[in-house]
Amino acid sequence: MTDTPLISSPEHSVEGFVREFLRELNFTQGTVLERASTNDTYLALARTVRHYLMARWMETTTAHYRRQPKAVAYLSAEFLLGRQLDNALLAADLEEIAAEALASLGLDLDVLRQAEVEPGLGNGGLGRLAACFIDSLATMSVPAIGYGIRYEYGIFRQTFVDGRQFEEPDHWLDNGSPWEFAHPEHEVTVSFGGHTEKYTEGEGEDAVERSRWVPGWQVLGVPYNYMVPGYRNGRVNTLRLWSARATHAFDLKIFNYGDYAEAVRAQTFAENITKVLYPEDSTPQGKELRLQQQYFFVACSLRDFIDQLLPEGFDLHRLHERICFQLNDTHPVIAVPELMRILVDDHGFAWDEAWEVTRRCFAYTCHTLLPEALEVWPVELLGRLLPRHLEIIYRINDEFLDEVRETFGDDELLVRRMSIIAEHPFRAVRMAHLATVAATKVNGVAELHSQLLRDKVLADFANLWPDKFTNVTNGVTPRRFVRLANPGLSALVTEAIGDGWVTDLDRLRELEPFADDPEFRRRFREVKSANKQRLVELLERRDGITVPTDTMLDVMVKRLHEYKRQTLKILHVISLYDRIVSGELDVDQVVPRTIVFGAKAAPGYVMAKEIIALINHVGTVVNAHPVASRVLHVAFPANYDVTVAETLVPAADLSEQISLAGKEASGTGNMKFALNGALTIGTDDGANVEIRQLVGDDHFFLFGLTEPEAAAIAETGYRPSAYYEENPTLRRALDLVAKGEFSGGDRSVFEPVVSNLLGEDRFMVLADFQSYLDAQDRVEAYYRDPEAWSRSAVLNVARSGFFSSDRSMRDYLDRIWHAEPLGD
Ligand code: GL9
Repeated sequence: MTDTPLISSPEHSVEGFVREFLRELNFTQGTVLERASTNDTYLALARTVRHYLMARWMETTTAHYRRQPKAVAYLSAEFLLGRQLDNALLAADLEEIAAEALASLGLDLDVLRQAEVEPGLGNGGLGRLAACFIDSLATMSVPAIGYGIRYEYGIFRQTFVDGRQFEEPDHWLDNGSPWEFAHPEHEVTVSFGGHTEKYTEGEGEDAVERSRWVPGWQVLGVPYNYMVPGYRNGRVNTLRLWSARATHAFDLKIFNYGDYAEAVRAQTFAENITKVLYPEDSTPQGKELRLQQQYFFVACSLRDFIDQLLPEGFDLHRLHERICFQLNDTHPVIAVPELMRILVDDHGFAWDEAWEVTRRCFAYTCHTLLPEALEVWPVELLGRLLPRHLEIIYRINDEFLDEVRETFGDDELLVRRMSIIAEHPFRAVRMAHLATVAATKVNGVAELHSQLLRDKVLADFANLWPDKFTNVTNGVTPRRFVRLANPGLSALVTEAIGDGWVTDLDRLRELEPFADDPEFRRRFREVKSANKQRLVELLERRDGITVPTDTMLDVMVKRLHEYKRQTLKILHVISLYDRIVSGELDVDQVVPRTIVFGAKAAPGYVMAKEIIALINHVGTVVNAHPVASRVLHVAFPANYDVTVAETLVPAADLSEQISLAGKEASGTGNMKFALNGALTIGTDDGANVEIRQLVGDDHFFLFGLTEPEAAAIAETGYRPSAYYEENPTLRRALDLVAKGEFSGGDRSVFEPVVSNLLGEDRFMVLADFQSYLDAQDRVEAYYRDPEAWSRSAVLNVARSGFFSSDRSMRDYLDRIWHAEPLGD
């Protein structure tokens, strides 16, 4: 790399900002202020902010290349970034300058903020976690790169028709995408299909049998770079997302035959690979295109790292000294055989040599406990799409099973359980097993989850390699989810303890004494109530939903999944409604509450969609009831996303984290709520366990079965109808649904939901119902005492600093990656 001087950043002042902004508007956007649309001004603003970060980005990139420190490559099929503008303004310390500069031109920063369409390149927690992690890595000056997929369509836009979910395509790129930089000159060729053939290399004694891949077709991967700015530390890391294109050779050949339509078809075929994000959450469908996506981005990323980020002539025997590829769930695990293929086939490594290196380059994070969420790929499909990789996987498995037999003797049952290849119900590659075999470390995402991985899901592996398993509890970035999302609380906290907490969240501890200060609590309540006002305005503007302003705000936002138990929450609402309407509860004695749901269901997940309909229908009836609506209001804004979360989370009083114990790996919404001073009602599940330990039992509403209790019940045979028969409150609530109270008298509408609960109830909603209601009674009683409640809320904030993703990153660095921040 040469020493070309970098262009300097624009002047850090209002005048400097105005100049840069107008230049962008005129010269890049090609318009003048008087005629510019909101989108024009937004794009010019985004590019202006970009310019302030540009020099730091180039410097960071150059420093990484020159110094070649050990780096982290976070391989993730999802990065749920959220809007970029505010985060970039914050990182570059431009918030006030930009607001003032725009105001001087008669523009409103707030209006321009709304013009940004968030990139919804993820489904939920797993994708948002990846986004938090790269934010933390940049803020901590760690040499790191995120690798993923630039989906042309992100997570679908949800609408409700008659209370039922409909999905519309998310064309997030339509208005321009000012945060990305395409680099077609760095395109990578990715192969698929074809067959393998054996050949002999060398002669006589030196002859070795080798295999080579003769691919059937190829596509190109074009990298798009995104800035990942650290918080005011002069660093900007890179997120590199790959987009598929048809190969030029392919086009040309067909063009030469004069078949234009065929050439275009080939292009469409290739570009399909990165067309759309699969909206499945925890239930992979095993679709061929999905495997194509996975291999595509992983192959591009490995090639990119080896060819572009390592110096020429780098000795790949030492690859593990330079990189750890972190596998975010099983989605990128095909990277393991891909690296083997690169080393053995492209670089002539002997198998053992290659395996030595490969084994030291990967670490694997598991994000689930649901067995059905662990990806398997039919051998038939994998062999057809990636024949050489299948061979490699078979050989890895052969050698691995030899090791199992050596260690445990000829226990064929054990061998079958542990094999990377499953035989039933069809022959398939278990990606979690492949990942576990190859990784230096395997981690779960909360203490309980990691324990259950060791004891249950991957117990055989933990027996073989106890030291391989570790825990890293998830975290969230305090920049986006406190500092940006909750400016009121941020100002209050900063006034009390200074602003060091933004990058050192443990400092929130210093707030503890303020919990006992009545004046501080009063101001805390003022902030909460202003945040509620903000939410009310958002719901009015965005959804045309009117909700009361001064009630307890009870929030359940997350993907719709039976294990998360939105049904339990709606049964609580139904029961309150029932008891109010029947007069059993005196309406004047009920604490008024607004219950907000936000949830998307996987489009093919029928039961989840029924539950959405049920929630909407219950909401309609409750909100219209003359008596019940005095104290109960249900709101279900459609299309919950990161942007909505940023207004919703700071407004919440009560955070619903009510999954069946042992099913939610961690949860990260739970952390965001606690950090913003909501109290949690929750089960002993995922990171709830750690939240409760940290904030204290008195400031957390615990209910429900524990994981061992639930497991014991499942073992002896769970009979949900027994709970129905024994509990009149539960019976009445369910009977209301069954009788058609929420479906205009039509009993058939929610019959599937009711009969599922009474018949199977896989996630023990009925078993936990009474315990949940009792806990909600405690919530109500406590909420009547605003001083006690706000004291607990402040303590939740003060004691949740552990849940910063900066802390998660420190744990990964120390225990898994063995990498460090790059000093100046
Ligand atoms: C998830 C787990 O279900 C969550 O409990 C966990 O907090 C996150 C991040 O570790 O990962 N695994 C998973 O597949 N999803 C998660 O949220 N699903 C989605 O991202 C939709």
